[in-house]
Amino acid sequence: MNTPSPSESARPGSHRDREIVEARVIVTCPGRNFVTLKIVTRSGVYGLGDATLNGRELAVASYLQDHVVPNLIGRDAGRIEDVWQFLYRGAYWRRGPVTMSAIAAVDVALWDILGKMAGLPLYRLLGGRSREGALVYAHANGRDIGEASDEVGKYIEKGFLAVRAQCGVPGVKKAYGIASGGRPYEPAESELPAETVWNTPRYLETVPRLFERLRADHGNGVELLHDVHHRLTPIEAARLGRDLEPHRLFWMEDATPAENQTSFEIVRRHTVTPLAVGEVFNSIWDCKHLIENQLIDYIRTTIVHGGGITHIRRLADFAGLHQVRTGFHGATDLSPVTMGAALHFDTWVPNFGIQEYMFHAEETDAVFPHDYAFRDGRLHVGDTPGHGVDIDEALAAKYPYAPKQLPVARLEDGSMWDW
Ligand code: CS2
Ligand code: MG
Repeated sequence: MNTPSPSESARPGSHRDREIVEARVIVTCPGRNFVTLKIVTRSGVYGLGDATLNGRELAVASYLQDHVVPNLIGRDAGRIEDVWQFLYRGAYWRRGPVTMSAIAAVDVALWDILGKMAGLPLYRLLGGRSREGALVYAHANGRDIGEASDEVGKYIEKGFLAVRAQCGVPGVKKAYGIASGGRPYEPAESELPAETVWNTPRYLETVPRLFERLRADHGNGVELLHDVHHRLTPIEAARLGRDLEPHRLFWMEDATPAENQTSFEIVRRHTVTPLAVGEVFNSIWDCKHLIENQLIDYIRTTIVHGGGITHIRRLADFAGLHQVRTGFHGATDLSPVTMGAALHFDTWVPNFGIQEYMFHAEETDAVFPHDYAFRDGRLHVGDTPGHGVDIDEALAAKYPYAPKQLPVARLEDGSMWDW
């Protein structure tokens, strides 16, 4: 039986102290929407998990509130693996971004509690430090090639060792990744999806010219990355990869949609440009073929959309067996809670590659105080027990939910395309 003996319940960290007495979902919009789960134990120690799914936030909030929270009350917060299995196997309906983001929120909150009760930062619970900091890449973009190159230069001056570059495509209105009005790029900008228009031939002409210019302006000392954002067919992606080879990219990301994992065989057969994929995956099963056949170099699935630390650790270990390294998604729609947890993971994981780092708005940082910091091209975690990210609930309450959806893309004849 689970019932602890009286002497056990008197010890700090014993079952009674770890009993979950409350779990609540906090929806807030400090600059953009975030869903956060706070799990509180009888001892008063609490943990936080991110459950944000851009443009579909309330689906995860309801999944947690209506279907998960009632199952958590009274459980032992220390049984992280059992809770994970309960929520995954026990739901009968497995996988999918809503389910896996909800499970991730619980899982990360429980790891946070474990760290706080043990008095240890998360990376130490995972197995300790493998490196001094996590190499990160920033986002540079410009309306044209010249502007994008200037932006890359600014990041190099700020100390970044790796920069993702995107530029406007002549004839394409609202190209992916390009900021408007001097504001940082944020794709979910309106209540209903913005309609964008896509033109593959113009794009395929422009991108190799962008990277030719970036190498001419900035040399080979900086790592350069590019996100295709699922727009190409496999053979088009193969051609772009080949055209980019002289410019030595760190990676070409999401070159083609990846539901059909074998489509990457076509891309791989034709190019040695390294391939990254997986920010929209939520399970090891979404990338099993890609990894075991070594069709990719970096896996981008991260903690919040991939079932938490418990599942992503399995994925990373599996990837490591096949020389695939991590390159976690880190756009602004992943909250500081995910960034904190991901950085602890990055600090430990043996097959670390790189971490994406888009800066959060000041309001976001104020709602989620954290102890990670940028230094010398890397993000460094602190030694605060747990993942080191907190929430100011009073401040969060001042920013009510504001519905926003991601854009859609169409071809010039009106056909729907992949955004
Ligand atoms: C992206 C994101 O960061 C990336 O690589 O692909 O901008 C992505 O579009 C958003 O996270 C969607 O919510
Ligand atoms: Mg991406």
